[in-house]
Amino acid sequence: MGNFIRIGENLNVMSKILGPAMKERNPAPIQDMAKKETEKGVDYIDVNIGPARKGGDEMMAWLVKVIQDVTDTPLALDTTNMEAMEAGLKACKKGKALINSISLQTSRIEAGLKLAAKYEADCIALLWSDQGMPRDANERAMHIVDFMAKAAEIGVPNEKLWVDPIVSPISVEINQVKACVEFMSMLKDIAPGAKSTCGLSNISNGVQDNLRPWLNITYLIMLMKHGLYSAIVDSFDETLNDFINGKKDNIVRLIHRMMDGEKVDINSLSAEEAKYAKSVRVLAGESLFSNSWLDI
Ligand code: THG
Repeated sequence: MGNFIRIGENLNVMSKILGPAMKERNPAPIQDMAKKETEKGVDYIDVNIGPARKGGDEMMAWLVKVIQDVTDTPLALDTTNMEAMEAGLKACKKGKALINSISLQTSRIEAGLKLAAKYEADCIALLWSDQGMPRDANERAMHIVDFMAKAAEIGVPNEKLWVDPIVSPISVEINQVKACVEFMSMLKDIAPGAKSTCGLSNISNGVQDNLRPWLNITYLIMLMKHGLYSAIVDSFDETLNDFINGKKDNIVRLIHRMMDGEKVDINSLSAEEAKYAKSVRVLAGESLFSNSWLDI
């Protein structure tokens, strides 16, 4: 698992400290976060300004500049505003930008792919269309086929596409949680050469902070069974880093054995193993999720 690509999620406009710092063009908190994420060894720093309708281009260009003043870590430019995206790409050192993201929406796909071609940047292919969220694994499969066709037309090869199935919270819709795992198992046949990624923390949105890592990590290991290439993650989750660095391979094997249908007796497991096993059960839809899923 040594080559797994981590994109740090922590530099985002939703943060109570960083949001205002972005608006006030106050570089210190932003540079501080970029340095801390770099210390944690992330492969990319996600620079998330959200929709940023007004002045997004100036904000993104400014952010890229102040971040590149303190770190050489490549940047994932996270915005739905394509003018802001281009401003960020222009400001980025060559080969250091990942476009996050291009959706299938008619208003975005062509402009986004043209930017990917022009700046020779990899891009995240977000499987969100004019109809909104895909309903199941098959709709995701149809979307990526359409996306690849459009990308090929504009000269962006599969190797530059990081497919994002769109992870949604377990508290909202278990069928969507299962659909992303199923879709990952289909992806290498549908999209040869393409890479993959996801916003991992979405899975535990709304769950008590100290319990979120159990769901995040278990879901990551489930998706990795089917070849997930990268994920947008909490840079400061040390346990997640341990998993990526091969320090928890016994638990990885346990999770994968359960996915292969092995019936595991929770009472025979260590306390730590039992928590991951219970998390597999709720994420696979085998037992009902509630906020006390680790206790019962
Ligand atoms: N796919 C792609 N890009 C994405 C997402 C995705 N970008 C945004 C998001 N989803 C991934 N990034 C985050 C960032 C923060 C959190 C979750 C996902 C998060 N933050 C804490 C919270 O809201 O409670 C803390 C916020 C803070 O103060 O920093 O959960 O799916 N391509």
